[in-house]
Amino acid sequence: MKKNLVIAMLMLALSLSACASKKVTLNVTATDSGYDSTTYTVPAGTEVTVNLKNDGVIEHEFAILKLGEHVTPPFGDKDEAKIFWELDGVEAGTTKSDTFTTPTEPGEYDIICGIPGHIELGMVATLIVK
Ligand SMILES: [Cu+2]
Repeated sequence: MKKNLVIAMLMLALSLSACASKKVTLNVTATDSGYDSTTYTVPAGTEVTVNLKNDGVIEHEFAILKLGEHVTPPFGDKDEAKIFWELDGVEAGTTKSDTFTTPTEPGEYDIICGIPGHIELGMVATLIVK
């Protein structure tokens, strides 16, 4: 019994250290009509640095919604609480970076640009967490 406990603790320690070392970079390019991919895949429970390059002529965002949430355009105040994480204020012709930790729950999360009118332009994608 005691030996099993020691083994269990060792396995826990190993899995914790494996988690802590995971880091992923996600390069995304936005234009005024959408993102450069319709899906982006990242591992669950992982630190992800998003580099959002704005190749458009207007400001854009990269907002990830909570699992199961969707936005019916136009995006408005009613939708702010649906956001899990966002990188906003990315001016035209610039690249902005920020880091977040992906959800531990695998699934498909909606990505949108929350600037009014931009979902309608096609600024939607899916974050696949697995
Ligand atoms: Cu946009």
